Amino acid sequence: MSDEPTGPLKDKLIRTKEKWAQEGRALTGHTADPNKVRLPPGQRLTQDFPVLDLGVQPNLSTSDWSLTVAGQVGHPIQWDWKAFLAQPQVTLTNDIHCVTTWSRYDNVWTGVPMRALLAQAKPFDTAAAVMLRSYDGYSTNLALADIDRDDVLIAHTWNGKPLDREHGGPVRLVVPHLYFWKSAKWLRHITFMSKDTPGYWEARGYHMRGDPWKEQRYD
Ligand SMILES: Nc1nc2c(c(=O)[nH]1)N[C@H]1C(S)=C(S)[C@@H](COP(=O)(O)O)O[C@H]1N2
Ligand SMILES: [Mo]
Repeated sequence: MSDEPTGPLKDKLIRTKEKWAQEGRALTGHTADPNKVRLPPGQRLTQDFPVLDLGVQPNLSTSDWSLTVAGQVGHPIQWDWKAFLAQPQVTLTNDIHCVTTWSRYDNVWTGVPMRALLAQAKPFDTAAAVMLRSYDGYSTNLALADIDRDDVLIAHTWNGKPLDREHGGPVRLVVPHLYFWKSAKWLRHITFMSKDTPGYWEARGYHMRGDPWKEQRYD
């Protein structure tokens, strides 16, 4: 499978975001303590739910969708919709922080806790990171420590309703403690790797980790 998206992309938006990385746009030079301040540095609060992607929004029904887990794991996984819904389910409320500076509070997500997937997949001791790959060709990387957390989930429901196509339905990842580009929409594959490797935006100047409290916007 190609790591590069195909189809009519939002070329102008992609170039603009590459330019932001080069210029260090929106950097305040401050860090903050998430236990003391709710809004990370350089962010502004919004009530609506902006849509950000590369311009390709896969039209997947739940019967078209499946998730595979491979790489440095003892037990590779393939979940179709039915198998996915048969996993443990959790409902969590969290805040979204996008690197383009919008934040949105109190999003209620339901889905499978990432720790349930980890318990089944049994990553090798050598596994250090994952690459997420999506149905639009998007990819993003995460350190194992950043998904092995109680607040990370593979979500199918937002605010009590099935996740809209434009927000990554039927299934997306939610990693609330990092900038939202790490939360892959239309999730398709998770590959466990021994070495952290850049995904789509990380290869275009964005930070390998993306902690909003440390303003890790760019590399
Ligand atoms: N598959 C996929 N996931 C993606 C993206 C994308 O282009 N493709 N964009 C990322 C970015 S940059 C952001 S800010 C969030 C936006 O999610 P939203 O459209 O639900 O607000 O999705 C992230 N996940
Ligand atoms: Mo983003």
